[in-house]
Parts: sequence; C-alpha cells; structure tokens
Amino acid sequence: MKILHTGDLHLGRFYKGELPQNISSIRREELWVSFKNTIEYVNDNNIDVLLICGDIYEREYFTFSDMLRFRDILNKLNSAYTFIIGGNHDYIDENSLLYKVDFNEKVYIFNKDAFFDIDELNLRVHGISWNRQFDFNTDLNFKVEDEKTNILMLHGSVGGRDYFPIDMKVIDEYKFDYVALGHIHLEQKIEDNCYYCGSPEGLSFSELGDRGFLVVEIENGERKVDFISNSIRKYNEIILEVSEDITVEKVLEEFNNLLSSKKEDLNRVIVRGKYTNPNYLIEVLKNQRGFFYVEIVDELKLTISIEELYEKNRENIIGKYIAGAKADTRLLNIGLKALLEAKNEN
Ligand SMILES: [Mn+2]
Repeated sequence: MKILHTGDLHLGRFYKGELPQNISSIRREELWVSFKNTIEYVNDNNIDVLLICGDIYEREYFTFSDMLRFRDILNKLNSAYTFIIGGNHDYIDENSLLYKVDFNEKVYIFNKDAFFDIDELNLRVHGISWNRQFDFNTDLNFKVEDEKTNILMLHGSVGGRDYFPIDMKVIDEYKFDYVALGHIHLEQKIEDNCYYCGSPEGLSFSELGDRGFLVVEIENGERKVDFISNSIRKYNEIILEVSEDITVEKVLEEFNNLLSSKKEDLNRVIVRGKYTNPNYLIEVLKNQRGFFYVEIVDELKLTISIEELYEKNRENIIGKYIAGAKADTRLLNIGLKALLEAKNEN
C-alpha cells in the first residue's frame, strides 16, 4: 500500500505585508498549483491513500468558492482514498466550509468518528481533528486491529504544551503502522513510524529550503518513508560577506554567483562585513534585476573611523561637518550618513 502524507497547505494564506503585493498574489496562487501537482503525483504513482493532516486552509481568508475549488482539485483523483483532519487554522465545527460542499464517497473527514475502515485495502485510519479542549490523556478512542494496517493522523506538537500536545509515550502503546503528523512545518522524523510531513511550500523566511511531501510504503509489516521534493519555489537565506578592499563590481559578481541557481526563488541576502560606503553598496544590491524576489538585509558596518574620515575630508563638506557636529554623536551619525549617501549619488 502506498500512502502520500501531506498537510499544512495553508491555502488562501494572506501575506500580511511581508512580501510585495504582486509577489504575494503569485505565491497565493502557487499554493494551489502545488496542491494540484500533489494530486497529479498521487495519480501518476499509484498512491492508494492521501492523508491531509490539517491546516489545509486558513479559515479567516478562505471563501466558499475556494472550498469548491479545493473539492474540484480533489475530484481529479483517479482512485485514491482521501483522509482529512482539521488543524488549528481550519478547525472543524458545524460552520466549517468542509461541510458546505459535497465531496465524493472516497473522501473521509474526521470530526466525531474515531476511525474509518477501508476493507478493499484492509486499512483502518484513525484521526483526531485539532481541538483546543481535547485531553490527550483521557479522550483517546483508538481501536487498533492487528490484522489491518493501522494509521493515525494528528495535528499538534509532540512534547509541546499548547496547541494539542502529543504524548508519544501514549501513542507508542498502540503500535500504529504509521503516525502522520501535521502542525510543525519542517519535515521531520519523530520515531521510525512517526513523521511530520512539513509544509509543501515554504510560507515565509522562517521556512527555508526544500519542501514537499512524504510517500510511505507499507508492505507485509515493512515500512519505507521517502521525502519527495515538490515545491514550486524555495525560500533561501544567503550570507554575502564583504570586506573593504573589494570593489562594488566584485561584490556584484559574488552576489550573482550566489543567486545563479536561485533566480526563481524567494531570497533573503544578508550583507555582512565592513565597507567604506555601506549605504551605497546596499542601494546597488537592492537595484539588481532579473530575480523573482530578493530582499537585502543590511548588516554592514562602516569601516572608517570618524577620525580617519575627518583626516581624509578636512577640506570638504564632510570634514567641515565633523568638525561642527562632533560634540553630538547622534547628530554626527545622522548627518554623516546623509552626507556619505549624497556624495555617492554624484
Ligand atoms: Mn500549519
């Protein structure tokens, strides 16, 4: 039996000013495209079961027509069974949009049911939708059956204290063939039979690198878990180190080298080191074109000391300004910054 484990899709995500408008619109749509690609993967690779472990969508930004779209995409599945639990962003109650549309008979949504059986696959899938009131120590209702393949779906944090804490000591007693987790957006193995799938697309600069989903093969009690990279773009954080003896031209060469394989990604370049004209360099880097998205974080320091600057500029406006403002450090820094920038513009 082949299982695809995904979750934390965050369809409809609203990018709260963290990206420019045009980029966030593209990303919002790409979350949908990424999900469509996942469905295509299920069809092309004879996956029997699709598990979606919560946070499919963000309740406050998801409309009825979004839910119809979600249904239409899910309906493209050729034969796989789908199991859905709610997460903290799309918690399930009687008003949940998941209940306002009709899914086909191969889609199972966990609300009150403790498990569903699929006789054709000799499979029992347990699941608990995210619930703030759920008491992990007393409310568990698992009925593992040894003759079947037993799977559990949860949305919460292993060892955590808020947001549905999951106690692995309790889970381990049930001997599940596989425990599919959602909520933590970084793909990771918790135990041999228990994984977080991670978010299928990075959602911010705190979700760097490769993203995708997990494919789990369970055959005769043997289990194989593979991460499949599937994201449309990645978030990257890149450090660009400079020193005062490097020309702007050489910095640009380095910048382009670092980004050459990442042109279509979302990149954050942190510029570090000491430089004679830091503000000028940052402006030049900010104006580079030909990338999907690059943001520059300025961690440069001015190398030159005030004394040195004064010695080199005695005869011009910079030197005269230093002489006049040196008693007030704050004023000195503000004025110097403006003067050095103005000088570079000419
Ligand atoms: Mn999430």
